[in-house]
Amino acid sequence: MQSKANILLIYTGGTIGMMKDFETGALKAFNFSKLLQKIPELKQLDCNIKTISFEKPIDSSNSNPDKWVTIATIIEDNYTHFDGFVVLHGSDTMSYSASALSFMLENLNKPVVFTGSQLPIGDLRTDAKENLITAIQIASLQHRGKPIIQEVCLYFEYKLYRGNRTTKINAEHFNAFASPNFPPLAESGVHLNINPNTVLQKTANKKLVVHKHLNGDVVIIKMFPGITELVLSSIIAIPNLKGIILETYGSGNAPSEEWFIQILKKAIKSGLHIINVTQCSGGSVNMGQYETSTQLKKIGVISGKDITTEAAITKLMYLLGQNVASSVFKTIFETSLRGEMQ
Ligand code: ASN
Repeated sequence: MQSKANILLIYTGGTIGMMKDFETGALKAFNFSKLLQKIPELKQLDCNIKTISFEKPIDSSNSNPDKWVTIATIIEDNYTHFDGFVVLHGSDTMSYSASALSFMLENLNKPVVFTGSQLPIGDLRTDAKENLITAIQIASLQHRGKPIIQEVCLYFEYKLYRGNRTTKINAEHFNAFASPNFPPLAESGVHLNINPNTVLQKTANKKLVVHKHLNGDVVIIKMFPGITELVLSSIIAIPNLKGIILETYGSGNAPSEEWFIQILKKAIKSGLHIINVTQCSGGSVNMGQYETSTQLKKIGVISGKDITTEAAITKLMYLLGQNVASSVFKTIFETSLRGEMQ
């Protein structure tokens, strides 16, 4: 008989565990033991659940690389004792955290499932219970003693996605996330259907390596018609800036005006990494398809292909934190490290 899976539930905060402040009426995080009292159903699950909480649970809008390191360290410290990890997290920045953790946890061969909710767990109409219970079930799934999911993913409203492929698309609907360029890893209906063609298959049993250096000298520039030379050159002149995610139009297009190309060219020559990511929610950057992206390709802009902005900025922070040499930075960025791009 197969033994029960051991699951570690990591509570970081988010709406799932919030209550209304009596004075202001605003939602704020409450402590974890109160949250567990609201879900007696957890006892019925066919796995052993242990819990650990951030000392001060946060609204995920207060998340940052230090918080990602805290989550990664909890997973590292408990890695051998548990079969799977469920991270309760606010939805606002969940896609950033899931993306960051996917890069930080190299050779991960156990499930790390991020989930949360749009309504607090104490609310009558809450979406928290289904999200939490199914996320735990997914983290417990095993085949011949091995976890079926061996990557960082995100479970929300009946769908399991690869974490670094997701983006928050709605602040109102329970269906708050999308994975525009990659199909769900699993769907939950009457049955829990795993899509075996989409999950990452790990062959070699390599040791988990946890990377905790992330470089914050980065910026995201969203292109808009009318962006001025002064605005662009001022951003590029930020002291110590190491990398830019440039959100361009369509399949990676940007103005072909001379001043624009010259600013980027000079920046790349001085050692800045510039990554071209599309503003469109779906599809891929393809520099050279239009005249308005041919110059970008020529001057050495890196292609983000079909990556999300969330995965792009966290991958940039991660690679800079690894001190990847300039000569190979472009090649490595353009390579899929954790299934984050095509
Ligand atoms: N503001 C909340 C958070 O991200 C939103 C949520 O969890 N639904 O922490």
